[in-house]
Amino acid sequence: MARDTEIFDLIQKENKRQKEGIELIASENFVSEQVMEAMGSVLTNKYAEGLPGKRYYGGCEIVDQVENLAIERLKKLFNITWANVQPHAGSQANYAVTLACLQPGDKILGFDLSHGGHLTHGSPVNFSGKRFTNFFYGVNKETGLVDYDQMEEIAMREKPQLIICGASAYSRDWDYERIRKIADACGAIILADISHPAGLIAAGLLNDPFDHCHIVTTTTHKTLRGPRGGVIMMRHDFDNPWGITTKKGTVRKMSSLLDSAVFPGSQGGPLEHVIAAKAVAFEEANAPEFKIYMEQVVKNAKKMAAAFVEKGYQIISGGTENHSMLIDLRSKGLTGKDAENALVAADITVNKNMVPFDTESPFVTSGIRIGTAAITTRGIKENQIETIVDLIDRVLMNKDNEAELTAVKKEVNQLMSDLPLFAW
Ligand code: DSN
Repeated sequence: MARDTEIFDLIQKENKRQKEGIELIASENFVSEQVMEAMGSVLTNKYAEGLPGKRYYGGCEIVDQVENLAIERLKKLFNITWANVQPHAGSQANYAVTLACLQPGDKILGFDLSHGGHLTHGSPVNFSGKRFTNFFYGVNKETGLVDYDQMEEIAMREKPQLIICGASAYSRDWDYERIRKIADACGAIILADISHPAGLIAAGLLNDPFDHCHIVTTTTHKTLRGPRGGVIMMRHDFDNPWGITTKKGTVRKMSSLLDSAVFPGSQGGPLEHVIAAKAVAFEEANAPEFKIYMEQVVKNAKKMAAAFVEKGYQIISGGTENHSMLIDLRSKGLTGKDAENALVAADITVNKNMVPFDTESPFVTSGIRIGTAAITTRGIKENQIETIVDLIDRVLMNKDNEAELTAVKKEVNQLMSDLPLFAW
């Protein structure tokens, strides 16, 4: 077949867009050449249903080694004893955990989506809200911090089977020890979804969830800087508390239930090319430079939050301890939708985001979410952060002024064009 110029021209355009713009979506990042090389490899041709050494297809000797390397590197990264690297995405990882741990109608206590949680943590429009009965904790209206007293009060009243912690838009660390006390008191299992801060946790810059939370999931493409995908992990495996046994009558370990929930429970063939790319990314994250990268991400985020506050912007919780921040634009008379559209016109990419106690719909919102993982991968350091905040402020204060948006776009393109996509 002739080269598919239609598609490859579009890929070139996307390459240009990524290179010339300022990428501030908190869940995005740029991967290394070798992560991309692994993803674009012949491993995409192979079916490998099952686990290494226990497959339903022949010819899996090589992909078994690939998948085992991914598992071993991930275990080293988080100092854990068990992992499944097959989930196609974070949502699939969370789906598998609910399949392993819950019966339809069981109760989940999750972080409210409109306060920074995630769709898979119980939203009514998601499987987690449709199959289960859901309760939510949120943040304190004054401080913007997770309200653990509210979590405890609901947990003791409702006795959920699963408590989910973790967020898509929360700039502070989590008190996993407190959550474990609450879970033990009400008899719940804890799922920590660390999709956003996974890289920071791997680098030791945030609290370690693994000793307190029974099961941990993450995507691999955010701060962890790998290919799009998900994983499920445990530091300590344990006997399932429901007495589910093998055919021989021994109690099944939670790892066995989770493996079965991924395949055959909810997925078919694993994406071995993506698993190879995950393995490359985990090895990169095990290298000392990754910690330096993560430290720079946090320095850039703190500097950015301070620069926004200096200009009179309201950051939920007043600042950040991780790679992200949520800005409430109501005091500036803007909606998230207007802000996102104006910024995109100037090649600055953010996403509109609900803020806690938002009065706008999810399609409009009162806020924007910003993250520094991607620009830090491009090589941006603290000394360029004020320039970026100035550019954002100029756009937001002149959102209907086309000439000003064009002028900012030119400056954005000048700033970014000379930087590599991957500076590390
Ligand atoms: N879409 C992801 C994010 O932006 O945080 C979560 O799934």
